[in-house]
Amino acid sequence: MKSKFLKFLALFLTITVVAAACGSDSDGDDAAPATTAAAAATTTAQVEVVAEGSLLDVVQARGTLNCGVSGSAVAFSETQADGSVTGIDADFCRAVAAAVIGDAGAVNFVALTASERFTAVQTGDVDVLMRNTTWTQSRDSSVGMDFGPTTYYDGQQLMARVADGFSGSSTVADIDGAVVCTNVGTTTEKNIAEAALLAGADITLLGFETSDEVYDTFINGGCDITTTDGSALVGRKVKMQPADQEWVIFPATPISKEPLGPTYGQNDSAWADAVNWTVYAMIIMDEYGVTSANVDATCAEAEAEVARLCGGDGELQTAMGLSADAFHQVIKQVGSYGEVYDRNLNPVGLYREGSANAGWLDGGLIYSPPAR
Ligand SMILES: N[C@@H](CCC(=O)N[C@@H](CS)C(=O)NCC(=O)O)C(=O)O
Repeated sequence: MKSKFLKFLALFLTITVVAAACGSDSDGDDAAPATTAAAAATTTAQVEVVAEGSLLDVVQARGTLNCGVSGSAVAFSETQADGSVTGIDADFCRAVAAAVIGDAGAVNFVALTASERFTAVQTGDVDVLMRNTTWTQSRDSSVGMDFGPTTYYDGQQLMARVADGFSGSSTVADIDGAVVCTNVGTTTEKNIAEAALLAGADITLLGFETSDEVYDTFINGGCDITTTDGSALVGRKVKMQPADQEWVIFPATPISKEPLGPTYGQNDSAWADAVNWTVYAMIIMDEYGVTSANVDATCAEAEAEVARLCGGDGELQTAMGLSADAFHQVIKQVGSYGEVYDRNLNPVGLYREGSANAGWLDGGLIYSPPAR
């Protein structure tokens, strides 16, 4: 008890000193340390996290990033025969490794099913999840996760056989009496149960641990409908639709919002900052048209925001515990947001143009706070 009190007192003094040292850059709204017993308890808990160090130090000392992926999500993370992992989620793992360790190759990919993923973060088996994971209120609060910037704005849809009478204009009400297959431990199973109830459709929901089981059952006629994030349906249709079947995806407007992005354990600000600003740097560099092909030449002559991200004048990376050129390495070794998106998702027919994943200047939702 006494040592906890001393720790708290030490932190209280540190906060006071830091607040006093904020100087003219301060916005002037820094909250004074609270003095009520309840607030003090909260503050003490936060201090211990800081005192025990951030995952950032652990990952840097280890020299490898343990990154949780699906391994079977088409165009997002697919484990190849040689053990390598391809896809946009895999590239975001590499980007964090490039930023934090300086080497995009320093990733240990850990394939996780939907129901295994959050435990893997909590036990420390993975440092971050890049696993088509939707940001939800319960995951962000009671489940104990924190979420980074959305890297792909998705939404849940359904897929069925045209031969069964379904079309692009089918609705959830049309699946009355259907057997629907999906993955357990997902937002998907909850959304479809709720949507069917609201639409007055009586369905039989079959839950599977892996997507491969879902699609095998669907192809063999064990279910009429398969449902998950729209991007995954598109990927599976491109890859798995048998020559003698025609699959259709509906409804045109998804039945849910599925913002996908990095997920990690809660209350580790230094780690969260490193992951989040890796993604933000990729988005900002994309706005300026910086790519892996031109980043060296661009950084050699860059000014203002690009210069700061490159590690030049006014750089902000070293104060975050990263090397000054951390984001230069991210772009050079992995690419900007647009580059990574196009490389992985265009081949399955997913394009940024006209979608929520376009940049904000092009009418989309991909937006970053400023690097300043
Ligand atoms: N975004 C949803 C669904 C995520 C999910 O697990 N989707 C399935 C279907 S795409 C999946 O990743 N399967 C790949 C696998 O078998 O590992 C969530 O966060 O709950």
